[in-house]
Amino acid sequence: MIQPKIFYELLLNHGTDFFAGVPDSLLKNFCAYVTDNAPEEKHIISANEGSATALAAGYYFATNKIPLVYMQNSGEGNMINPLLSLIDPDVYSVPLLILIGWRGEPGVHDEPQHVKQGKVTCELLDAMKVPYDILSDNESDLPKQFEKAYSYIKNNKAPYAFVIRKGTFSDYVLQKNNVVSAEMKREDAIEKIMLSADERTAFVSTTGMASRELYELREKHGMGHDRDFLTVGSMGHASQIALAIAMQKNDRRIYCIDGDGATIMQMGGLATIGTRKPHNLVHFVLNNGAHDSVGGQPTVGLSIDLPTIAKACGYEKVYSISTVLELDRVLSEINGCNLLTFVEIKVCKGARKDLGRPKSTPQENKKALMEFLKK
Ligand SMILES: Cc1ncc(C[n+]2csc(CCOP(=O)(O)OP(=O)(O)O)c2C)c(N)n1
Repeated sequence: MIQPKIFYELLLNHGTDFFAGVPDSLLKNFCAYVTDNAPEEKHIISANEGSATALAAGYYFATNKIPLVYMQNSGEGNMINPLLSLIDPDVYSVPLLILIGWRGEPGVHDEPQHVKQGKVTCELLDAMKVPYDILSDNESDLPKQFEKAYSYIKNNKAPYAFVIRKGTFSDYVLQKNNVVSAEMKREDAIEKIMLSADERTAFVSTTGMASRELYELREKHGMGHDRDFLTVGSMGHASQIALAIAMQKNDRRIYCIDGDGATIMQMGGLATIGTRKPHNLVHFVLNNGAHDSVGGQPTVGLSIDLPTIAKACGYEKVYSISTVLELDRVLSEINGCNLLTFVEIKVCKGARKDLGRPKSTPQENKKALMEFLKK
C-alpha cells in the first residue's frame, strides 16, 4: 500500500503543489492528507469535478506549475467538458495530473451505480486521448510511474491520469474533522420526515448514505420501498428528478432528501425549481457541512446561507433548523401548506457502523416507484 504522505511528497517533489477535486471513498486517505497538510490557498474542495478542472487551469495560468485534480470515476462525466474544451492540447494545452478513484473496477464487487462507470473508466480516457497508468500499490514502483507521467505532461503540455484501485492508499485519519454542533444525526432527521409524510407522498433521496438510511428505515418500520426513488448515482441531480415528478403528479407531495455536497454540486437546479414553483415539492437539505458518505471532508455548506439562496431563487417558504423540536414544528406546518418549500436541517456527521445497502436492484426500485406513482 502507498502511504498518502509519501505520495503527497512525491507530488511536491515534481512541482505539483495545488490540489482541487471532489472527495472519493477510494481516495479518502489521500484526500484527508491533503485537507490536513496543503496550505488553504493550495487546496480547493470544489463544487464538482468540472469546476476542479477549471480551477487547475487557472492555477497553471497564474503559476506555470502542474496542478492536480482528484475525483471518483463518477466525476469523469463532470470533467469531460472542461477537459476537452479547455485543457486539451487542441485548445489551451494545460499540463495536468488527474487522480481517478476506480469504483466498479471489473472483477471487483461494487454497488450497481458503479458497475457501468467502472467498465468504461479507462475507455473514456482512451476516447479523450488522455494517457493513464494504473497506480501501483507498491511504493517502490512510484518513482518510475511518476517519471513517465511527468515527462508526458511536460513534453506535451497535456493531461495524464493515474487510475487508483481500491485499497491502494494506506489509512490516514482526517485531523481537520470539523464537528457540527447539531442535535440530530442525518438518519434521525430522515426518520422523522419519513414518518410525518402521508402515504401518497413520494420521496427522492440523494447519493450516498442518505438513500441507504432511508432504505433501512423503511425496513425498520415495515413500510415497503415503493414510494422511494433512491438516487444512488447521479450526485446532485435528485432535486431535478423530484421537480419533474412533482410537476407531472401535482396531486401528491414529493419530498426530496438532499445533501449539502450534492446541492452545491449542481446548485443551478435550485434556480430551475424556484422559477417553476411546484406547490407540492418540499426540498430538505441535510446539512452536515461535509461529504460525509466518502470520508467527511468539508463542504462549504455551513459557510453559505442555503435557505437565503433558495429564497432568492424563488422558493416560497424556507426554513433553517437544527433541533428536534424545530423539526417537529416545521413538519407539522408543512403538512398544511401548499407552497414550494426548502428546509435546511443542520445535522451532525457520521452514520451507523452497521448501515446496510439496498437489497433491491435499481430497476426493481424504478418499477415499484412507477407503479406507486400511477395509483
Ligand atoms: C459526480 C460524483 N462525484 C463524487 C461522488 C462521490 N460521492 C458519493 S456521496 C458523496 C458525498 C455527498 O455529500 P453530501 O451530499 O453532503 O451528503 P453526505 O454524504 O454528507 O450525507 C460523494 C462526494 C459521486 N458519487 N458522484
